[in-house]
Amino acid sequence: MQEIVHEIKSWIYEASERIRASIASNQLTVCTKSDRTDLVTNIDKETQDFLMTKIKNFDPTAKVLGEENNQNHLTDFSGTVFIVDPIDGTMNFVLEQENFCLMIAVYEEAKPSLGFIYDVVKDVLLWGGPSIGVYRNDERIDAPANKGVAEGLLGVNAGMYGTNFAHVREIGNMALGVRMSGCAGVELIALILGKRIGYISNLSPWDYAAGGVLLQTLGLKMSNISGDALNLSDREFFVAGTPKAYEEMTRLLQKDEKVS
Ligand code: 2AM
Ligand code: CA
Ligand code: CA
Ligand code: CA
Repeated sequence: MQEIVHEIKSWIYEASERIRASIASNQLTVCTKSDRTDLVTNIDKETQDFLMTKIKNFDPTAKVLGEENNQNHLTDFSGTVFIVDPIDGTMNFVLEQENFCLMIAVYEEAKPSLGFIYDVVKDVLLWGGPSIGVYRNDERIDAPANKGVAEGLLGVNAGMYGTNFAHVREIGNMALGVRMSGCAGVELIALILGKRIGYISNLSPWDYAAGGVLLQTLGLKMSNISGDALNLSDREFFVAGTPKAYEEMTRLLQKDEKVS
């Protein structure tokens, strides 16, 4: 376990040096994918290729699921699977040059084993897994206080807040405030560190895989908004929170009909 943790951390720090250098050189190639808000840059693609090469050198039998470069479909989760989001929060990366993360998860026989979320600009790495606990850089962390919705901030996906999810807005009104960072990794770090009581979004497996390992290790809760386990295959409406807030949120969200 120590060896793989050491390896993955070295990949993350090496990749993040290249990401920082790309910001400094101010030479990004930005393309759109499905629509004008769905961006990908040369750095997303290069970082994924870099991680892919490292993974394959480390474990040639491992499978990889990643957002870019046609690696975004995997049906067989047997054996060791690495789930990679090279840059989570690409819009922020392009427009803010902050509030983006690099995320890697390792699943063994479809069970969570290790998760890494690295906030590149803040230099905060949350990492760990069920057999080793959760760490913020070098410091072991405990589960955050089990606060209810009314006792903290709610992270949400802006698209969902603006559409017909009446109960998402109701939960937002119950909370002390709503935050929309535009980056799943930033929100999941904030939840794990006790700066949010929950996060509601619309996410793909690489958006929640790493965070999911860490949440589960700390006894925090996550599922789709129907309360079912996330399937690691499709984009799903996602809810995560402290145990108390999660119960309150899922009770309300299950009354919401999905309206596009
Ligand atoms: P990405 O930058 O890696 O694509 C924004 O709400 C969060 O959801 C980001 O973490 C973003 O990750 C992810 N996301 C991916 N596709 C999205 C989409 N089409 N609309 C909104 N969010 C998306
Ligand atoms: Ca994307
Ligand atoms: Ca993402
Ligand atoms: Ca991404």
